[in-house]
Amino acid sequence: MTELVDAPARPAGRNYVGGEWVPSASGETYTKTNPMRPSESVGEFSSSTEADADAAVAAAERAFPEWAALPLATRAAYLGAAAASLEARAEQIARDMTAEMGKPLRETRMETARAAQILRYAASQAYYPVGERFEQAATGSDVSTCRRPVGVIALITPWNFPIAIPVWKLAPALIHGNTVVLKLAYEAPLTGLHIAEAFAEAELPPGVLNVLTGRGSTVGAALVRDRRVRAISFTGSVATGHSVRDEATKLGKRVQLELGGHNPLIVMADADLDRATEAAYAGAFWSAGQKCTATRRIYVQDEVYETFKEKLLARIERGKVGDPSDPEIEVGPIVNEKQFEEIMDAIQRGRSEGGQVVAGGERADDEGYVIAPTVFENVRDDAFLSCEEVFGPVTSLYRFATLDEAMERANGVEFGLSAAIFTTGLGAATRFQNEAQAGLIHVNSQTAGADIHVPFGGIKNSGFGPHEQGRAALEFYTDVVTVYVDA
Ligand code: UN1
Repeated sequence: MTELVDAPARPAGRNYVGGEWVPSASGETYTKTNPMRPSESVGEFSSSTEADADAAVAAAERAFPEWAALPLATRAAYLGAAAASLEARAEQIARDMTAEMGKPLRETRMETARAAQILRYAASQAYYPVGERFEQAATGSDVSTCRRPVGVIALITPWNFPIAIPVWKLAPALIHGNTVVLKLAYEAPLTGLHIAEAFAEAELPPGVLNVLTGRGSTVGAALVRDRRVRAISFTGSVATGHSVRDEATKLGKRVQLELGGHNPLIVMADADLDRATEAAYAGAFWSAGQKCTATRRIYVQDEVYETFKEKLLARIERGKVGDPSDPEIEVGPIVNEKQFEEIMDAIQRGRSEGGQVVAGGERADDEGYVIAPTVFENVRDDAFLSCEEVFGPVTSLYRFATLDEAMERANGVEFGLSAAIFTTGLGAATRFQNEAQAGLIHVNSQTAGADIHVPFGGIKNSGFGPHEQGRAALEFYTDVVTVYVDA
């Protein structure tokens, strides 16, 4: 298990179920294309059905008792071996990710490295306390807590972080003794199947991790309905997330949702404007703004508004937009034509509601779905762009006078995922930490990005249920049991 063996070659169009590469019961496949070169195929993948979901859940259920009974440290060794296997194929994974969903290579390399680190962090949990010991009030005898796995868990994952998000869900699920059915995003099957290959190479016992490709409306829905699935972790859109929650909670399941964001960045007059500019650029435009943590609203204090705007526009001028497989490129394509059209429509709507485009606003490649980094100003606080998540490289500048005003406007949306302030003032920084309505708060750093060993998640409409990552992951992936022992 610790020694790397050759990966079983993954036949095209297969799922990974019960330790085998199996075709979909439907026999049908779909073609995934490259968003930078839409005429180019990245591969054929299973159009999985309810029957495939059923088989995967059955395999996970069969594998559960033995997996749950293994010592934590033994489970950890499999995760460590899978991390090594991901690292060994990291460059290939990064390139495949870029080809299938368009995230620039410089970011897909970082994301792949992060996935391996997440597995190693989860493995380290084997050496943390497994419960707490108390004395019973009446007798002084032992009463203690321990944590147990929940059972079969379904993970429904998005295309925008095709390796980090599946891994940050499955790593804590597995280390704590659960078995998993992972539904990969329709737009990012190739990256996710590398995860299955890494675990196959690590010789994970069959059925502990099962990986399916296909439509959420078919496979995801079947997993949500299946009574053997005890818990569901979902990252994606608000509308789908809410229907997953409603359906699953009716069946008495545990649910965790990571949804959208509409993340503000406040730039105070005393801020280091160069750093704030870099953070605004990266937060709004890296991954072409296709992150739920991306910077959607930038509030700039009156005194520095014009200077900051000039700096941001100059940074956009210097920015490198285009083919994401070029390691210099910072902003690549939108994931598919439908999303591209939605963003272009939102830009049009922003204009028709009175906003002015001061940068971008148009297509930036004849073939690829690239949109030039787009900045609006004079957008009203109740306009579409100020309230609804547009999942692309679009951000708006707003002018403010006082911190009171900035806080109120920054908090004035339904979402609460991430929020950032740039300031050198302790007072403003402290107030922001206390009052920003977000699950992730950044003082002098960009809204996107997440350390692997601390909780990640939103408040308000950005999430539901316990947060992910760090020790917070225990809350979702285990049950607490309290044990009274009298001699
Ligand atoms: C990050 O900002 O690096 O889907 C992570 C998303 C978030 C993850 C963001 N759930 O964009």
